[in-house]
Amino acid sequence: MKKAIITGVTGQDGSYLTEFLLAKGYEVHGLIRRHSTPCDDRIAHINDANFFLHYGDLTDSLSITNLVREVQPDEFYNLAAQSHVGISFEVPEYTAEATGVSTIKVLEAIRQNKIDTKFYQASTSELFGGLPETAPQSETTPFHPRSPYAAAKLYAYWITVNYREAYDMFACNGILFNHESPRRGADFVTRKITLAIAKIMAGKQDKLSLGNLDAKRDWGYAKDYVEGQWLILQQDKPDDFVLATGETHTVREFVEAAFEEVGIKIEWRGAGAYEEGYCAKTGKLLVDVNPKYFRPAEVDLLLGDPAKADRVLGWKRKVSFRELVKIMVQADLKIYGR
Ligand code: NAP
Ligand code: G4F
Repeated sequence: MKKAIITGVTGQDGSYLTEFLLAKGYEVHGLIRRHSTPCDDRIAHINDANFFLHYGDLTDSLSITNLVREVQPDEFYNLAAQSHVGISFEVPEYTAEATGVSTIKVLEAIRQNKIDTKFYQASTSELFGGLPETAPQSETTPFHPRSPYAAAKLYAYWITVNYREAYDMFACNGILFNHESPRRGADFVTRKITLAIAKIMAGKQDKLSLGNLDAKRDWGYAKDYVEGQWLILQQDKPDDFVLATGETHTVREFVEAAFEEVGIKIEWRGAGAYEEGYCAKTGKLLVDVNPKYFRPAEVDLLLGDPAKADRVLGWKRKVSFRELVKIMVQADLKIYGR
């Protein structure tokens, strides 16, 4: 039986990856932080004798070293991070520590304990910075981080490559473009939109306030992406891979598609900070722009080129953009009783 450690096990990806690995017969060990109120909603349903949780924190090297020594994993998935780009501007130092420097703590714990483990680092399309002239972005596109989050992830990316080259470790980066699901955190834009629609339909919210509607993202379904994370570690040679759909949409298009799921056509009026979205049928204001959601520096256009993942891993996204929107809207409508 293979053993895996997952940091970030309570997060969107950590929860899906746990289910995926347990179904493959792995023994799964998750690192969780202590919270004053429980924060294990995404994994609370998992009742499996091969699933173990360990208290720790990525910023605490002792808890990482002890965990690695105790479990002696075959695979280590480093998914934990302060993962919100907007919030990283407000907590830049902590983001540097938790999202960047912590990766060296894991790599050193593996190296110093001489554990023969395959290491996966959750790298990100944010590394590219979304400069329009670089699209579509692939493994060879230059990096240009545009946030404290991306700058921290840049360190984590390169220290992973460095440990592969310096110590011959099986250390890999998955450079993942945005992936979403009904388990996406409520403060990321897709989930914020689908939750708001469910609340509006239930009469519990009037309208949805957003930031930059023009940003373009390559959005896929999280379940497809955790399979890609696993495939990266099943190769004979360690390497870095982009996982993406190869399709991009604006935030505005996501809003339109999500409202269409509940039979509402959005009619836009105005521009920039004054743009508003109305129900084409009733004239009710449903969407507006609040500049408090603008970021000090924006990533304008993410569009990934997943050709290498297709060729080497045999990985392709399965769920389309429209299917993803539908899955998320339907799941949130269900929460609010529709
Ligand atoms: P998420 O839902 O925000 O989950 C983050 C996880 O990290 C949570 O389990 C969180 O624990 C944990 N965590 C945060 N700080 C920690 C610390 N100091 N010590 C231990 N655990 C800590 O993120 P996600 O969407 O699943 O993404 C997983 C990883 O992929 C992240 O590294 C993210 O940056 C990266 N990534 C995500 C995407 C995407 O589109 N989803 C794309 C590219 C890369 P709590 O529950 O205790 O807060
Ligand atoms: O949903 P977002 O917050 O995701 P973002 O910034 O693209 O980051 C996510 O994907 C990255 C991979 O590319 C991950 F590395 C990262 O951990 C995270 O999972 O924002 C998407 C876009 C941005 O351009 C943002 O400015 O939506 C725009 N946006 C517009 N209004 C908003 C809002 N974003 C948020 N969170 N909230 C808004 O109200």
